[in-house]
Amino acid sequence: DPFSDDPDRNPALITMTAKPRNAETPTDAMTADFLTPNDLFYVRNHMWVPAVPDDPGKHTLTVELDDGTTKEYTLDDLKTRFRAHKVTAALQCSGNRRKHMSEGAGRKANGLPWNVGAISNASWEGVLLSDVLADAGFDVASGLAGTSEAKHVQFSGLEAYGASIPMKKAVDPQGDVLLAYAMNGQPLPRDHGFPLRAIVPGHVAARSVKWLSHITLSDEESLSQWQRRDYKCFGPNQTHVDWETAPAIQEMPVQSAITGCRLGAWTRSQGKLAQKAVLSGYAYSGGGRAIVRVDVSLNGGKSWCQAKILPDCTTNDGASSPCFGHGSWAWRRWTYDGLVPVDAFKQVPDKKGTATATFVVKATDESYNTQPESHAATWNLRGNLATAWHRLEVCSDC
Ligand code: MTE
Ligand code: MO
Repeated sequence: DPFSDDPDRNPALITMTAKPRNAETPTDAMTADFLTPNDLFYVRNHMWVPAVPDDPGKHTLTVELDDGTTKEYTLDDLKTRFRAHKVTAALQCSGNRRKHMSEGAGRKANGLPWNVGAISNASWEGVLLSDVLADAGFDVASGLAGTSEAKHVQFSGLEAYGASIPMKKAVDPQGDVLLAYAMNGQPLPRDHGFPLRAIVPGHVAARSVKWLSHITLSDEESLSQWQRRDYKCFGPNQTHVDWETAPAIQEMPVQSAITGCRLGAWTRSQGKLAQKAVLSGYAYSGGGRAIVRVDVSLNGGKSWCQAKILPDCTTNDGASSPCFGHGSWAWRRWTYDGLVPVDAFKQVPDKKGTATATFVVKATDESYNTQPESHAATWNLRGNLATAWHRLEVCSDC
């Protein structure tokens, strides 16, 4: 059993599959904290968790340049020879909210039926990939200018997972791509890549390769199925797809979800009965694009109100802000306090006395990208990038 050495996990995680381990953050813990506690961070493993090296400090990372020269770094080398760098970044699986896509479109998408919890947020510490590439002898300026022969940086993990990112992202001084050895001030947990992983902020989490052991500069993308197949998107009509010509998912689109919802007392508002409601959730966009607005509807999208975005990253005292990095790599938490008018509730015909309302959230990023209304419009075979308005059906008095 290759999984016999997998680590113990917090039983509060919602397990989708045990071997390999795939589990989402429990909904009530999703946005309880701005930084997801390490033991509640969602887990997405394609295979087993590689064994802990006898001496983690001696774990070696091999960097291979496009001229074939290689250089090796132990974890101790990385920690002692390079400047430490911190980045606060959310990781989101391309399959987050796939369940909603299958249900919303009435058409099953392939893959694990994740709910809202295949996204989490953490503060990562490590060294900059570009610093290590420069030390290994790569001309970072040529990578940035797009004139280097190497156009991609390929990452390989100890258990054979692999993926790549474009060179421009890898060496962008604003890109914050890390070789990380710590998460929220602790050594990386085994499930999250101990002793070393890539963190590619703003990109699909599939590129943040765990248990990192090799970096290869190449004119080609990684040959792995996770680069060439699984993490690509097609149109709703495409069931016979051309894998070769479809680009691999890199930067993420804008996303949001409701993760907390409490209905309170009935009251009167403008002469009508209404029920108090408190909603909360997250919003996130890829590419370092900031979230500029979160809209909430309590009546299925007929009318909208604005949610309050929590000031997690913009405290007056900049020194104590938990957000590190050049882009808006972290998620934003939001809350909304409102009144649900009685006519937003609909009686459920076959359940006597039961009435439901549909709450909705959508977010807008700084490029004014927003989420599509329906999953039908973006349904795809692999169920990737399910970002349609998150609708939550809530029940009054039940
Ligand atoms: N890296 C390795 N080595 N093996 C993997 O299975 N899964 C990828 C990525 N990196 C994976 C990996 C995918 S698809 C996701 S969504 C993220 O890791 C999940 O990271 P997490 O488990 O730390 O949340
Ligand atoms: Mo993923």
